[in-house]
Amino acid sequence: MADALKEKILRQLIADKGREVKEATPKDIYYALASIVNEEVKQQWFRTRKYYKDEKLKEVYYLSMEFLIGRLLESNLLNYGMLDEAKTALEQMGFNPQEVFAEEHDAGLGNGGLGRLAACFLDSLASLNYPGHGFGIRYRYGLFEQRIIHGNQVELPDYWLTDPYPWESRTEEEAVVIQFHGDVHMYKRNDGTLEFEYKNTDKVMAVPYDIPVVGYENGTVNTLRLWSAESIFSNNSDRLEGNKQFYRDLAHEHSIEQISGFLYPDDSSYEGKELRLKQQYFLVSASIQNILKHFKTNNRMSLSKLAEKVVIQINDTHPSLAIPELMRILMDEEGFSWENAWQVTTKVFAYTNHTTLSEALETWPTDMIKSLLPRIFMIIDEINNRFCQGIWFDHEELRDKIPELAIIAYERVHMARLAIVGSFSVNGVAKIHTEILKKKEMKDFYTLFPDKFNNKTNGITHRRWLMQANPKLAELITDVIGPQWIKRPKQLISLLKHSSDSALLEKFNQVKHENKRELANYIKQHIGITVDERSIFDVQIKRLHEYKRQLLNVFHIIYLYNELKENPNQDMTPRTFIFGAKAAPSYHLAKEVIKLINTVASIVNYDPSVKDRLKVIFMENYNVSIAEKIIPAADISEQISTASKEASGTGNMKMMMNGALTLGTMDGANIEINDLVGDRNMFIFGLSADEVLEYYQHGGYHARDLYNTDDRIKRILDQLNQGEFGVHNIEFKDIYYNILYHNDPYFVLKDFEPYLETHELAERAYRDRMTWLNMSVTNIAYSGKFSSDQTIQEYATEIWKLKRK
Ligand code: 26Q
Repeated sequence: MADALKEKILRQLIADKGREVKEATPKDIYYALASIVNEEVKQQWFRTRKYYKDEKLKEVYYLSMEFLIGRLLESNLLNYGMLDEAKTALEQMGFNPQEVFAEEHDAGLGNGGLGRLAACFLDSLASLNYPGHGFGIRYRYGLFEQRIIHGNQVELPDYWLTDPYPWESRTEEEAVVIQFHGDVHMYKRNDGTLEFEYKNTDKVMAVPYDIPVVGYENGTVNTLRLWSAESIFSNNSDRLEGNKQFYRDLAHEHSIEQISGFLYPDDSSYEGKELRLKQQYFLVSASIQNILKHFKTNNRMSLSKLAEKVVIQINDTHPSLAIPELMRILMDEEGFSWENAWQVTTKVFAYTNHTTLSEALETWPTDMIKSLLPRIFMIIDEINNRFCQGIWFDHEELRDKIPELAIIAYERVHMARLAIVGSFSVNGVAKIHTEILKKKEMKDFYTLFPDKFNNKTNGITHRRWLMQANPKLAELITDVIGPQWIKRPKQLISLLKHSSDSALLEKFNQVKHENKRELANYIKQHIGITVDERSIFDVQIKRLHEYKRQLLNVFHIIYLYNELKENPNQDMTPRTFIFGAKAAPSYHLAKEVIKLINTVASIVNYDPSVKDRLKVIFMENYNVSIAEKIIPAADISEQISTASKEASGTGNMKMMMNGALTLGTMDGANIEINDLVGDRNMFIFGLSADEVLEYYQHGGYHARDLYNTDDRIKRILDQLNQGEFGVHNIEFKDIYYNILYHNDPYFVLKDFEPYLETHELAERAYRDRMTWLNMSVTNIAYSGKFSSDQTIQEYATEIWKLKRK
């Protein structure tokens, strides 16, 4: 097998580069292998499309501003069933497979959880033979590249397209026109109905780039279609240089290309930027036009039956303008009445919410929408009027609440309200999250539309996050329970039967140890710090947010350091704290926390009195590929958000599946992990969501009392305030003030003591090797529940009503 592939690679190298293997670089090999995979995939891609068309299957479209797909060569090889063969071939040719795969630039077209979820969902849709495709934007710049300079985060542009991207194909024939601005003219037809015409609009071309989404060993290949913004006139060769108009056109072209220029960072202190709104409409208008055209060519049915063949999932509110956009096309281009258009629209859309932070719910100034999208604004206004009238007449008990329910209120358009009203399904992403939506955040909407609300707990693809990232563990699991778990991840549960077999546990230990050694080597190479591979690898990897409480983790590290300084000979299991986190560029406090982590690292890592018992590692530029290196090596998974704040979390699932034990609060999907493995197999601490919400109702707790009564806390905060961790004593004062003068809004001090105690428990458990390994294997055994295959199965049967291929 590997020989045949080697032969193909040789031929491809000569065809592409005119080179032999001995002259080839890893990059040449990467491109040769990608071409070979593409060639194979093309056939299946065509056949899948044809099958969907011939069988007239209902299809789901996942609309998302983000798809954080990471690298594709290795995962495509895996799903296509060629990974082992390819690795052998590469090794025999004298190449390190990981080095070849690393030639691919990560496609970082997402911020974090929401974007990575979209990528896992596409993988599961294809792997389960479901007709489902993604629509997104082909940003020229992905999420910024993070560098740490003197402890500070510095952002560099992520130009990921420097080298040709082998997975995309431009499909110019399917380009569509998007219109912004302009005037709306209204005419009365003879039958009294209204006709709308748009004049003087700015037109932009949306050109699709298609990426194949390869299912796992099943012949299904779906499509991720990413839109790129181009000027309609960009091919106009008549234009003369030197002409004034030429430069105006160039500037115009540039402003159009900005629409797919870069991905906006997730930003809590964000006020609506018009360019972001343009991006959102650009995505939804292109996608809806495309979906309708596809429906018409595949089905000889009236558009009034659209919902029989099409369902559109909107990933958070970011693509919620798809609702008025579909209304617009049905009415203004297809001649539907309002009532008929609304009938169709509200059967097509389903909305997923990803946050309980009400301050993070998206709104836009009415003026901005009115001027950028005049016709869309008219439609939103009409949806709003009809909705508010409905409440007034049919729900007297909610009349007072109209300002909090209205889609347009106080000069702003509330996107979540639009999404709820225009969809037939509204789902949260973990049990507790959905409950909080129903009982608090969206309580009145739940009263109005109880049947729309449902839960779909998130998941992760075990193909990338176990089979690909941790091949040694995957192989060991297959040795123990056979390969059925690969297609049926819930069968990982069979591991339970073996979780007390000490000889076997030793093998699991060995795998974890090898993964830790590999990560230690990577850290040595890239950061230059030696970490003890027998130390506890304690990992917190996620976006930096106050509510995720990286600060609580750092306070614990400072506490341990203070203890060691005080009592240098105390017995302590060596620990390596590993962080990965990007902060939104304008999120000041988040950046201060990054600086604090790096500053503490620079002190702790080099203090001889620590005697290597503590190491703190901040992994620069945390992304999908770095996650793939860290997760298989994790012993402890830090999931320590202020209870009620983390909608679900998905890193918690990835680390569980790789045998790490969760140390966390009862929040998001941690609760569902706990339902499965129980308190015995994880480390739970801290306030519950109910307690947190109760405190908020009464204006918080008294943070200063804890400062005054707990010496450990006082010491740490004073160290921050007095500049003990900084060159200048101004550093970290903002953190100090935020906690003491803003009354510790995320309960860092309140949860500090239980957090320390729980860490002590975890340390003791770690020393009891067999107990620890038993807990670890128990976690792996239950993790099949969190395969995104399970999640997609639930979306497909309960929301989308899809048939498999
Ligand atoms: C906001 C304003 C302007 C520009 C961008 C944004 C923006 C972008 C991305 C706001 C939010 C996001 C992403 C949110 C996100 O990733 N949420 C996470 O979703 C995961 C998948 O459901 C959950 O597991 C996490 O709990 C949730 O935080």
